[in-house]
Amino acid sequence: MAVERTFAIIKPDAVRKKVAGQIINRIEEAGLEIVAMKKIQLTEQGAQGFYAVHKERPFFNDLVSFMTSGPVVALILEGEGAIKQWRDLMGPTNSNEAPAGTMRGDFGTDVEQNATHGSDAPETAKLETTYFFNASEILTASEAL
Ligand code: 3AN
Repeated sequence: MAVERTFAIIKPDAVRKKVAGQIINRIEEAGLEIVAMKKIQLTEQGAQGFYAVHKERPFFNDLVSFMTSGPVVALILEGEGAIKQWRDLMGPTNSNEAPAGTMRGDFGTDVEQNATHGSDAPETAKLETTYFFNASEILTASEAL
């Protein structure tokens, strides 16, 4: 399997609950490398742009309000099959259906307040990564020495 990069967000609900550290710990325990990370406050325009594919959906405005309701932690994760691995660690979209042991099962509340985001394919991983990070903000462990 190829080494990939995926884009992740620790959403405002998880940051508010002070479980960002636990989520970051699980990422590292799972063997994914954090190659970029920053805590940011999304603007309305920024959240609308990020979720543009959902703009016709009935939940779009609520989703933008939620994602701008407090700071988030944005990360780029690297590893073999990182996109699927992170999706598997997160669990299904709806936290009510997510098994214990997954991020959304353990830290989320419902389909909107679901603790984490992860890219769903290589194309979206690339798009989402460049939406939030410059090349100079991405550092592998060897480069950071
Ligand atoms: P995922 O993040 O698992 O790929 P998507 O792409 O279906 O899920 O949904 C994007 C985001 O929109 C989800 N993270 C979720 O918070 C939100 N969302 C999806 N469906 C609903 C819904 N029915 N009501 C509220 N928010 C939703």
